[in-house]
Amino acid sequence: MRKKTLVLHSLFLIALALLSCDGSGSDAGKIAEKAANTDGLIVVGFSQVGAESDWRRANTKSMRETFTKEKGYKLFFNDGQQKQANQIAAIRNFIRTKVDYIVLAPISEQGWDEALKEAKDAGIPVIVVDRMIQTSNPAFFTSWIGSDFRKEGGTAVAWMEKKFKDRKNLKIAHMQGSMGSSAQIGRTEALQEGVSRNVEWKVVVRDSGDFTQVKGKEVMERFLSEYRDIDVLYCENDNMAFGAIQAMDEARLPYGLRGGLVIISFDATRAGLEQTLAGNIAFNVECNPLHGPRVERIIQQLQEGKKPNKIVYVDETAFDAATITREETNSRAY
Ligand code: GZL
Repeated sequence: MRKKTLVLHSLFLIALALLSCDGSGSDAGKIAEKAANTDGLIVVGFSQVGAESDWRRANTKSMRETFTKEKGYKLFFNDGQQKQANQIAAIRNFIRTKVDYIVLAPISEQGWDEALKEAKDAGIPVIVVDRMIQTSNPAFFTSWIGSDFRKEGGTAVAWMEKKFKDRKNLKIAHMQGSMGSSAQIGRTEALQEGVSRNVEWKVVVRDSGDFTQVKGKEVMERFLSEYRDIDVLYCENDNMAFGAIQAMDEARLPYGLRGGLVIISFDATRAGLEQTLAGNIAFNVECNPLHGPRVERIIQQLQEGKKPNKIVYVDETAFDAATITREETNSRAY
């Protein structure tokens, strides 16, 4: 009798598996797939850009501290080493691993449709965090949560318009982040808009430091070799600003509240606010990386069968070296 039951049970599973082979991602297939996650934890696959900056490391820390076994999750983390190909491979691994949710922090806006379609066909919701993606089908992701980068840049430009109100012939060095990322696109567009509005402003040098301190120093050294007489450095994140400050120190050039180069930065990390408090960075626009709890709220809504908002912007502020306090700097969570 037992042998007969076993045979019937195996035939049923084979039939179930065959039903899901038509690539339609039929319910039968999904039931069979979910059987793989038997430990009762919610399984989350997180594809991270890399570890290029303080901001990025804080973002990873926030996700790791949120999706713990104690809180009922199993987190698969992948560091994309700042290569989109690695992130796409990670997404495909998460699909094979049959995770319950995929979280993607995309390095750039383009090139995700194929992998995200595969996730959709596998019935796995995708939550995009931080930077935005451009997709032919918005159904390829369930929800996006991140920053309004154009608004961040607009905050910096408004500060510049006030500070340099009657200034003639303002010479700006523009250090961009990773090209094609929403953070770079939005912050750059805001500066370009400011330059078109202010005829006395001129971008005299521009290059990408890829959001890292090492490249930020190299780019600043190149700026200084080409153009010594720069008034403002519009720097699209703190780590590149730290590199630029190293280059200025080595060239023995003045910057900050004591006169000389005016440095504007983005992220407002703890280290960035220390530089702002010291007067080395004149204005620092916050970009908040603490997305772990925000993503968890979206996953909990989905677990409860609710429909989360498609697009969620996080609230952010900015810090001026003339007014920032020690308390604000010390209370920085990242
Ligand atoms: C912004 C984020 C950017 C940060 C950089 O949300 O994508 O990437 O500004 C980080 O520090 O490398």
